[in-house]
Amino acid sequence: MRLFVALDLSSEARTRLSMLAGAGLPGARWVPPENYHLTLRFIGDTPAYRCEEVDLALAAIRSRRFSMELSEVGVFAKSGRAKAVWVGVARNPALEHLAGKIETALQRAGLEPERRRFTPHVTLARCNNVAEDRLASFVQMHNLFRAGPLEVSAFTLFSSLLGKDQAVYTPEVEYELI
Ligand code: 3AM
Repeated sequence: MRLFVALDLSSEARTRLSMLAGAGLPGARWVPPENYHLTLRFIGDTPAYRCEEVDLALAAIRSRRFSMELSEVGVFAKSGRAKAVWVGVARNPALEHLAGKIETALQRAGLEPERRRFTPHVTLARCNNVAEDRLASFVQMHNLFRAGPLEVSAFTLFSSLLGKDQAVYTPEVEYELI
């Protein structure tokens, strides 16, 4: 199974986010609202025997509930080309603390450390060939976007089935925060 750990979003948050999507960016592949999530840790392909270890490691985490605010729109780029458009999160030590606990737990369970820095975001669209000026004006237009506070009372282990068009994400296990 291809796994990742993420925060699921409420239907209100999905609706708010979906209002940003859909127009003005030719070449963008918009993520369907049911697929919106905030990745805490990508795990990747996991053999069956390891899935249980991952589950046990995540289930042992004791971390506090918190709230967060979605804030601003940004772009991930690689070699100068836009790859994804996302909504960020206002600075949030509780969220970083949770991501750190998940990282520690998964490393203890034998996973390789994640080398990439944690940059909390919800991906809105993936880009193939989006014109730079269109992207710049989209970001500028939505830069004051805010949604929240959103209450976070659990995190979720998702499986991901890569499809030809969109991935199918399935919540496998939900872990309550205290
Ligand atoms: O949360 P977002 O949508 O930014 O891009 C994938 C998606 O990110 C990312 O994991 C999330 C759930 O699929 N992802 C896919 N492959 C990855 C990899 N090899 C990856 N993240 C890190 N390393």
